[in-house]
Amino acid sequence: MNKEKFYVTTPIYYVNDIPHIGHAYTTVAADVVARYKRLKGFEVFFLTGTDEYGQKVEKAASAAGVSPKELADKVVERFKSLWKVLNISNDDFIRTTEPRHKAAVLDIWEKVKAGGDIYLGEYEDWYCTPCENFLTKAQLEDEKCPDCGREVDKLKEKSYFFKLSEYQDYLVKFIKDNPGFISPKIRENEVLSFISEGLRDLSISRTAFSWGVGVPEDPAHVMYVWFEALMNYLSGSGYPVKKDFWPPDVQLIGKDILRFHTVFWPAFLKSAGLEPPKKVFAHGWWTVEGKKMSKSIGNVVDPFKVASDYGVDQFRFFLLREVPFGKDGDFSVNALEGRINSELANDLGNLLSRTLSMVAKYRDEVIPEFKSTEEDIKNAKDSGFGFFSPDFKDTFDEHICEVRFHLALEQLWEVVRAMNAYVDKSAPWTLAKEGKDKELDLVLFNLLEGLRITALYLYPFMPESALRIRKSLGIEGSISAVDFDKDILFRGETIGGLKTDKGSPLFPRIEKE
Ligand code: ME8
Repeated sequence: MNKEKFYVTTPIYYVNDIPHIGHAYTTVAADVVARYKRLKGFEVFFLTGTDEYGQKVEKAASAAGVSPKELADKVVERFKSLWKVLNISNDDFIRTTEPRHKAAVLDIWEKVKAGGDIYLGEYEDWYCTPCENFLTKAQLEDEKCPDCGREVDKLKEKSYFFKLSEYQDYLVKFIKDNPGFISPKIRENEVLSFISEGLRDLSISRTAFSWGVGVPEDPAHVMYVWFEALMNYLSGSGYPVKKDFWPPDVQLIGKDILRFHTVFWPAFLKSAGLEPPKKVFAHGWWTVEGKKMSKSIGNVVDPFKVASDYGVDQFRFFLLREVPFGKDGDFSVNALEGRINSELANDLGNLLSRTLSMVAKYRDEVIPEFKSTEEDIKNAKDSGFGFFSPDFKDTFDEHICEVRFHLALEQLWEVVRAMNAYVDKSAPWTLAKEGKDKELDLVLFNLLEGLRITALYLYPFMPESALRIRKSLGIEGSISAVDFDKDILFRGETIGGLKTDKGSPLFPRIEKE
């Protein structure tokens, strides 16, 4: 049977600087979507990569006294090793300096040109190199870049232009006809208002430097880095040879690069005769302890360090639990430690540990054979085992598809908390003391079954921890063997006999010195 395809992307990150928590955020988010869709049986293609051309990278390399390619070769390893550490399951990694990227870019340039959308002219206006963005005088704020607040340069150079102005009506109609293409809604409004101010043709080549993809038949020009970089989503998925994953189902980006992805990008694609992505989701911005992250303040959060100090899954969980995806968020050690202690150690870790302790103490680590009655199922439902509700699975699915990660986790935690309350209420220690074996088996069965399902829902967010939970419940077999639709349901019975294994605490508490 042919599996349904699903394509998810992250931005490709600039190699002028090393990765930080912001890069980790988008990539972990995309990883959750990719893992969830795979678990559901989709054939997933998850792409990330690095953006290696342009004036900004060229400047950074020259400041470091190396060639741009040398800088890229070094920094790309930092990104790749971070993705390994954070357990990112990307299917490919595209570098824009690869020949396969150039092939796709040239193909698109030719298509856009053949459609009559490229002409030679002269650009005379402002440019922000840190944002790699063309600006008009009116857009400047205090003569600085309105987006990053840094110095801008006045340019006057020959340039190829893309007839963006001719796509204004198309873009407005497309965005309005496809609610959800730009998410969240607040970003859609922002883009529509930007377009309504009028789109001018876009300069898509530069002559002041040479670190870029050369314009065909005009070696004085290299392509504007954003024209070329956006094409990574094509080149990385095999274009022009392979088109089977096109268009992307969801492209995750930060709100800083919204216009590039929702104005330029669909216009380039339309001009080249290609379908636009189905959804572009722009998430919010992380600050650190209330301040903008910056090298000069010295507060840039190193994701390698957070993962090594607190645990990879703890970090992944925090990123997506702390802040509604789409809203700005603040990173602080207090907030991180608070989430770890309350929701991971106290709620989930404790639930697992007390359940396994009881199976060890009362049943010699062996899962009891059990078959629930209608009455048992009703009682479990009433006790807050939300997995029984037919809506649970669908609501969770909707949350992930709409990238409302915090709500998906909240939904899961409601059940985790209910299961802890169920332990307290059913007092299995009293049942054991009074020799009420059947009742005790029922309680243990409900908890073990609840934990088994929790681990499946948790897997996309915290893959290692989910696998550890499964192992401690005696579940054999790899996650890829899971039949999601069947295995995610609460079973009415166990065959019994599986051996549990408590092991060390899943989420050790962080003790304040
Ligand atoms: O813009 N909070 O690359 P980039 C949240 N190469 N997310 C953050 C963040 C923060 N403080 N800082 C960075 C580029 N990000 C281009 C993209 S795509 C064709 C080209 C994340 O290295 C967020 O995803 O500046 C943001 O969009 C991205 O990193 C910018 O990475």
